[in-house]
Amino acid sequence: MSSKEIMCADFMKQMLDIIEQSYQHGWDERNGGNISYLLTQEELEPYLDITKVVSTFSLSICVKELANKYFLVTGSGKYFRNIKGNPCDGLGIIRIAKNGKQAELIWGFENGALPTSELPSHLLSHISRLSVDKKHRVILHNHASHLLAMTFTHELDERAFTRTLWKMCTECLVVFPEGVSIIPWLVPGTNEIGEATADKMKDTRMVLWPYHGVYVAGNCLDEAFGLVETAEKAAQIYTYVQAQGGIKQAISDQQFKQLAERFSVIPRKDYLD
Ligand code: 2HA
Ligand code: ZN
Repeated sequence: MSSKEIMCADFMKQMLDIIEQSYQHGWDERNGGNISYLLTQEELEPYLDITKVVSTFSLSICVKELANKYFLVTGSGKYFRNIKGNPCDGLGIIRIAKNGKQAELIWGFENGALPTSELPSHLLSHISRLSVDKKHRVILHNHASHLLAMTFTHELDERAFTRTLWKMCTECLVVFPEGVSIIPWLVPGTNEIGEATADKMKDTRMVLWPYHGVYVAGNCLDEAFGLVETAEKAAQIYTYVQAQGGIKQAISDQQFKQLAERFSVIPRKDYLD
């Protein structure tokens, strides 16, 4: 089947929409940001001959847990701004080989690109999230501006950072009751940053990379994107609050407890006083 038809697939429309939205928010300058979306064989078969392998490439990590799984991924060096106009160039669909050490390209990357340089972080994070949530499908990374800025000005303590974000919008505690994790500054695109991120992904769906950006997970693209939107909005409000002279009053821990009860969420243990 031609690549024209695959453009009608819901997963492709959703991916292109989220890429466009992320770019419009200013979170994906140049080639910043990357997304991987776990797809099933059943979703792909109406559009692709999955027995046709375009090329095979080695992975820098062994991800046997993901053998035979398919991912729609953004390409290394591709500009989010350009992907909608040329999806066959900027996006690819890969299948993880049985040995977990290679991946097969079955669609896309028409000008010879490889998947995002952050593939180790994505694949290891998928393994972490799938181990706690079978419905998990999306890993999304971008350079959300206010969150990134906060990593310079706010202490990088996970509990303190989480509490500040929770305080900035009433909805935050409901959207990410487990809080936000923070890793040390590490070189992007390495297995080391992938392992550190994936380790945090066992407990939280959102991980901050200081002075760089944010990594989030979700059951679908909307959920992952919504998580960034919510945390980024809180970080934006924090920026305004600081510019207006700092916090004079805020939601109390007792009120957070009422909120958690009303919305049936369990805030991260020991994050409330
Ligand atoms: O180049 O955002 O982290 C894409 C990135 C690397
Ligand atoms: Zn980045």
